[in-house]
Amino acid sequence: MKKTIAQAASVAVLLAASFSAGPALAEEVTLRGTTAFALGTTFSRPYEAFVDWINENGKGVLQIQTVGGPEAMPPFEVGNAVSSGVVDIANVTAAFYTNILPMGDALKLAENTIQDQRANGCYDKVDAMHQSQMNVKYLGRTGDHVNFHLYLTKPITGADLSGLTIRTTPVYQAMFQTLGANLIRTPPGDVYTALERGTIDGYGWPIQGILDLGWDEQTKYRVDPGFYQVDVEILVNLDKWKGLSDEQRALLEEGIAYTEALNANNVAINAEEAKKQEAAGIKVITLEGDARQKWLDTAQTAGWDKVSEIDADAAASLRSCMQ
Ligand code: 173
Repeated sequence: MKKTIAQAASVAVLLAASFSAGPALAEEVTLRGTTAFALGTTFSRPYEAFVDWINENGKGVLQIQTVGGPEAMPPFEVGNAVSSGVVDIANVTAAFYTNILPMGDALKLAENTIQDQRANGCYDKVDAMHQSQMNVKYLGRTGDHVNFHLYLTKPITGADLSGLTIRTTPVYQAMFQTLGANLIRTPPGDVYTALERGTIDGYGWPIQGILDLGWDEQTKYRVDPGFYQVDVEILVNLDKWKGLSDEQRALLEEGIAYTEALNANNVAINAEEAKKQEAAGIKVITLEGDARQKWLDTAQTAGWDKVSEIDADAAASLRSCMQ
């Protein structure tokens, strides 16, 4: 049937209206996010700063809605959730998804910063690993400059953990096992109760966050020196990532650059946290001399041996750009 002149004219008006909206025809996208660390606590905070930055700067382009934290999704399931697209974006440490990406265990072994790793090609290697094995875009990393420690309810006198039952994640597993500990793997949410019930004599955790979680009430000692470096990744489901416009991807990359620059603040935050631990009555056991050497050597050797067993070539390749 022939169109009337009036119909043709209205079509023309509609077309003109849609073209006059300009080239940015993509609609605002909202990514559904989750964090493996409780909202408002230390290792969720950089992610929250990232989300705030995106939501402030991405109006009309892209927004992020955090749909819940560990109360909604068990931390060790977050990797699966972002891999399969149950969520679009996630804040999670690689230790929580070694079931899908075993080589992720290498990220804590980095001795340089994410800015160094972007400059020397390491970021691209780690991103490629995440994309091919896990179906996620490795957007970036927070936690630089923050070491891990052992915290205890009873004292030790050297680098020997035999007879002690220690809560771990894959971060500490190879090291503490080599030093003779019995290990229990739990998500952070189970640590307080395990301490209270005496089912553990201590736990691995970074220098930051103990007071946030209320664990200082159940903690008597921190063992120094610290070892390794915290890695908390922001990951985007790869199908979702590929479906975004250039503008949306550029926004996320600008947001992560902003967030990664905040990693430098960790040096000062570490010092404040150590003071707060002291004020809360946590005593420091400082390993010295041979004990210190054994502690640090075991961390490095056991850590790299573990990832070399998984994939020797990949481990060597990462080691060359993370030191
Ligand atoms: O101890 C942990 O749960 C753990 O592996 C970790 C990793 C990064 C930041 C904080 C904790």
